[in-house]
Amino acid sequence: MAKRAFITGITGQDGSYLAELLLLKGYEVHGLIRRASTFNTSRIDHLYVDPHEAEVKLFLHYGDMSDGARMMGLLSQIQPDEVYNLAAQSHVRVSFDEPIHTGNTTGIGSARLLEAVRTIGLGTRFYQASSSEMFGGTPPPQNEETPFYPRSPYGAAKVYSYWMTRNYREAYGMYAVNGILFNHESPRRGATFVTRKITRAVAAILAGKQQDLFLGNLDAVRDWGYAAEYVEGMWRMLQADSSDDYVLATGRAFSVRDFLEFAFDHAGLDWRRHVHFDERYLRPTEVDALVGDASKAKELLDWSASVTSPELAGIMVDADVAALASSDGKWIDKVSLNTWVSTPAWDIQQ
Ligand code: NAP
Ligand code: G4F
Repeated sequence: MAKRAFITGITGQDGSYLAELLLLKGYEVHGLIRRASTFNTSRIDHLYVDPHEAEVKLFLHYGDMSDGARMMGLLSQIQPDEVYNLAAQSHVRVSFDEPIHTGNTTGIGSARLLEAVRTIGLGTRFYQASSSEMFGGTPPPQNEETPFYPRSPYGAAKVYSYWMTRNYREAYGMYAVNGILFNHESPRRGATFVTRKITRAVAAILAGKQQDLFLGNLDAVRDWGYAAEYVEGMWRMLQADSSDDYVLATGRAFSVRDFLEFAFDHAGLDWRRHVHFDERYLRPTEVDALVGDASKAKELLDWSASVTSPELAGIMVDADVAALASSDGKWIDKVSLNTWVSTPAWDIQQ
């Protein structure tokens, strides 16, 4: 029997890579998807299979992290072996604008899902997408023993989810793990996170469509890895003999300024001629430095990151340059008018 997985956040960056990985491993994959007035499946459209032509292994279900009854219903219907809770309002800056919504989805949403898993009582293994943002103000290097000091509503919501996951493990003996992941990026990264904002701008500047790029704090230090590698670590966490918490990171520190250098250099451009400061991109409280120590994951899961931040910047610039070239420069048309041409007919129960 194929294993069955349920992924919340399947339409996001990590959800799309994880769905790919699990399908490759022979899983039947179920994903939670939000009903939206526009198509929101672009990151997983390449996984669509026409049910008339081949056996379908990927199923989508409407739902929302704010709706606990729906989670209960879905889990009893799907009866998954593994649940990966990746859904979140995941943007740190936005969490200052929407602290209550962020708490409700990124925080209490996890409790709704944990409670559904516990109630269904099938021994389902649970993965919680915890974050290095929980370390916030505690200086690096950070590992599984480092105290949390969240510096944003997002970080605080993730700390709540982290402790709820541990509590369900300790109180009910659930197989529940926290993957404490440091920043990981890819060509599928949301366009308003700093790495992708930079690599998209590089492509647009090269194509002569943009001159200026406005950014906030260039001094922030992050440990940027490649998302496609990190989802393998998530899966390994759920295959271990017992449940535990693990940091995934590259262990290398770079500033936003360094990433600018990598991305612009890769395209033969000088970032100083294009980048300007805009205070709107500053945060009320900043996280100055996140650099992870992933030696526990190396030792117990045999997981380590191989793609470095400079390599990642090159991968992302190349992908954005190719994407812009293949769109014939018709960004607006492509997004607003022509999506029906390329969006498959997902059979989401409605
Ligand atoms: P992402 O691209 O922003 O994806 C977030 C996903 O959550 C999307 O599928 C989104 O759906 C879904 N979602 C948001 N609100 C929801 C709601 N109320 N109900 C149901 N679904 C909802 O994030 P990511 O980068 O893939 O990250 C995956 C997870 O890891 C997140 O929990 C994030 O906080 C955490 N994390 C990420 C990083 C990182 O560096 N990427 C590091 C540590 C932890 P739509 O597509 O409809 O918006
Ligand atoms: O790319 P960012 O928005 O990512 P941030 O805040 O580190 O959060 C990401 O990583 C977390 C893991 O540590 C995840 F949990 C979270 O879900 C998300 O994926 O910002 C990175 C740094 C910040 O210090 C920010 O102040 O870049 C700085 N920055 C400078 N200018 C900017 C900008 N960030 C954004 N988004 N936009 C700017 O213009």
